[in-house]
Amino acid sequence: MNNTSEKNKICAVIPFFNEKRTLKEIITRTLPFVDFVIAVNDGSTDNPHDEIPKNEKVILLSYPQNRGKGYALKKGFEESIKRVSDITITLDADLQHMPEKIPELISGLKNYDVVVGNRLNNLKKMPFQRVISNKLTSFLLSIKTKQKLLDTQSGYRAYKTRILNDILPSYAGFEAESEMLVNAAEKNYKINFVPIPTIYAGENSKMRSLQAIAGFIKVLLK
Ligand SMILES: Nc1nc2c(ncn2[C@@H]2O[C@H](COP(=O)(O)OP(=O)(O)OP(=O)(O)O)[C@@H](O)[C@H]2O)c(=O)[nH]1
Ligand SMILES: [Mg+2]
Repeated sequence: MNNTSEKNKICAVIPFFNEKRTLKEIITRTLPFVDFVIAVNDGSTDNPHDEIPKNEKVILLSYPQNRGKGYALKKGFEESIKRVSDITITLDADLQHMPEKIPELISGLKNYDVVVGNRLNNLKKMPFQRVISNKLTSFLLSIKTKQKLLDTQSGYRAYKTRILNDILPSYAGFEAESEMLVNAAEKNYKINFVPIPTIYAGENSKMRSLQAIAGFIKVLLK
């Protein structure tokens, strides 16, 4: 059971790669809002398993090799589909996404198929290079999809689970999140944005600029 809706079954997918410092807290704070947490270990090398709370609502998918956030998300989505959920939430493991906002994301799904947490109303806390890359990628994807997309690089999202099979990513890296919005727009699924806090507290970014740019260009040209 969850306290956001009586009838919707909700799964949260949390992909992680070497996030031992925050893993227990993100899962523990997410649990009250969902029916299942699907934590996806993408080849972490920091022995994270002691940090996964022992709880029947926590499902751990663990892969020995690091393949990328997109790959881990896809595995998490497949598990959420298998568990016949109604709503699938995704959030980062590094505590940049407050689980307490899950009910607001879910409210945003009314009349929409995908909801993305938008950090771009509050740019003061975002590093300058991220402001530029987020604005530029969102501008270019807005042109590609012919609709105004506000924060395409945000990993804090809610999806109606029934659309996931239609929009699963083919790319394995961070570009998968852009690709899913393009796939959703192409299938005429409706995309909504709701404001979320912008949190940067000295986390180690795992994003590599050249890799991220190359991945994004693939999506843009797809
Ligand atoms: N499965 C998987 N997850 C990853 C990988 N790299 C990063 N992540 C996870 O994806 C989330 C976001 O990663 P970050 O490195 O913080 O990237 P970001 O939040 O887009 O970038 P910043 O704005 O710099 O924080 C975190 O939960 C990471 O653990 C990876 O190779 N595989
Ligand atoms: Mg981050």
